[in-house]
Amino acid sequence: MLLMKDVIREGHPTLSARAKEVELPLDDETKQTLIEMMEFLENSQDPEIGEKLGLRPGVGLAAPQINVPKQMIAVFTTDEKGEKLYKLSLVNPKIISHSEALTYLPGGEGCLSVDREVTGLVPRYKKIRVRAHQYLPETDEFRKIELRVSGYVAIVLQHEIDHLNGVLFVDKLVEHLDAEPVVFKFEEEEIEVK
Ligand code: UDB
Ligand code: ZN
Repeated sequence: MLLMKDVIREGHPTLSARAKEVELPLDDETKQTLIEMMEFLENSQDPEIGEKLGLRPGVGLAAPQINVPKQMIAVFTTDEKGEKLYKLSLVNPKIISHSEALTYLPGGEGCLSVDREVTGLVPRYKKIRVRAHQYLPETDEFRKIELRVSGYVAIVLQHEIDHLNGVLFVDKLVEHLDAEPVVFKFEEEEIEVK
């Protein structure tokens, strides 16, 4: 089981190195890593388990963050409307095209590998297309997928794919940005009832 102590932090050389492309088919150890990465995210978002294990509630994790320098990511989040769940274990993901328009998280980003408070905005593409191999642990299958995502999910994917290229969000900070921020539905609802 993965814990916060297994997550390497800013300054570790693996976080600034380019991750290696993964050869398919995956060996059992690499599959197990993917399974544990997703389990970490699920545990971290369960209030009881997360607190007991001392996990920060994670929406994404890249293999280099657990010191495995391979091109693999796990994403476990809904979109900003809370409508669609994205539970993805991806191998060799690549952004094959993107919008010109940018977006950003209005509160800035954080990272499981960054322990300090960081101010500033991170420019992200508003829409991306990602090609990858998806691992389906239930059936132990792989399939080629092409994802078209926008807004929050696109930000999470860009943040994780950056980790595969040795890039942290703190390397990309700006003060001002000519773009529309992502708006979360639950934020709008809170404003309405106030
Ligand atoms: C995160 N979590 O997992 F709106 F249920 C961040 C941390 C660094 C704060 C733990 C996060 O944004 N959680 C979250 C947000 C919600 C609702 C909810 C949970 N990451 C992942 C990471 O570091 N991957 O490498 C940072 C995110 C910042 C932008 C995208 C990923
Ligand atoms: Zn991160």
